[in-house]
Amino acid sequence: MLNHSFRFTHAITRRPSASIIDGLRAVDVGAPDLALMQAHHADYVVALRSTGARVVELAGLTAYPDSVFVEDTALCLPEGAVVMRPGAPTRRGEAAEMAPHLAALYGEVLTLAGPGCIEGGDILTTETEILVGRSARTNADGIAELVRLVTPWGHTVREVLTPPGVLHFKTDCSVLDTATILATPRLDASGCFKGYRVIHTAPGEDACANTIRFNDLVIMPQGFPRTADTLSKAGYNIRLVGNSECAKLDGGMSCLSLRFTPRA
Ligand code: CIR
Repeated sequence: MLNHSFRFTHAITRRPSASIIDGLRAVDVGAPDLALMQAHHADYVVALRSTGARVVELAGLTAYPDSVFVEDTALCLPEGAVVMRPGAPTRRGEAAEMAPHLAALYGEVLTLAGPGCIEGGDILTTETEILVGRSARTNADGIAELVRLVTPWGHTVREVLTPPGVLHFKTDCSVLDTATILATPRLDASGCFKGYRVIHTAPGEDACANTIRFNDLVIMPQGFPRTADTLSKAGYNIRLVGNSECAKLDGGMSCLSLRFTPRA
């Protein structure tokens, strides 16, 4: 399907719940403010909807503090969805919670059975391949199982490495269009984007590499003016959304949605 890596008819989001203060974080920089996170989340949903997509907003799940970060629960492809098996034990139940919502919209929903694990944040789907970064949350067994599941759909999976100390592969990169990736210089230096046009985040702005191209918009976190300017000058239509509260939990723009076009 043409432009399947950035043109989508649907998205699924989940509202943050009050338990978000218990979400996982690498470094404790203070509790997120629920009201502010809800306001940012609402802006994010408005941005997705403004492109004409149908956006399903699921209710918050108190039992799963990190469940606002729905991206980690599935890989959505035009042919079907694959429900993930998150590496973080406290997040594993989130995937099962997502499965029926995907099943309602998709013809085919597969499940990563394990024992390996993958979190969706480690998966970058480009126009030509699916890059999966091994990380503290995603391992070789999980990637091998994913290969078995999506190869029959005609997809090519390439195993890459999430840099040490970085939560997810996509913490450091995003798809901008069919040939272009936004990446931090540290991730690009690993050589994993050979053959792509790569735009680097500006010095000191690594934290905006997690951005999303969603239809005609590039939705970026607020507060990274030099990278925003570079992307704007390169012709992208930038929409800024506040991310201060999700950032306290190592989350960003991609984590907050599953984006897809189910095959009719
Ligand atoms: C976690 O550590 O799992 C959450 N606090 C953040 C998840 C961010 N998700 C993503 O990058 N896809």
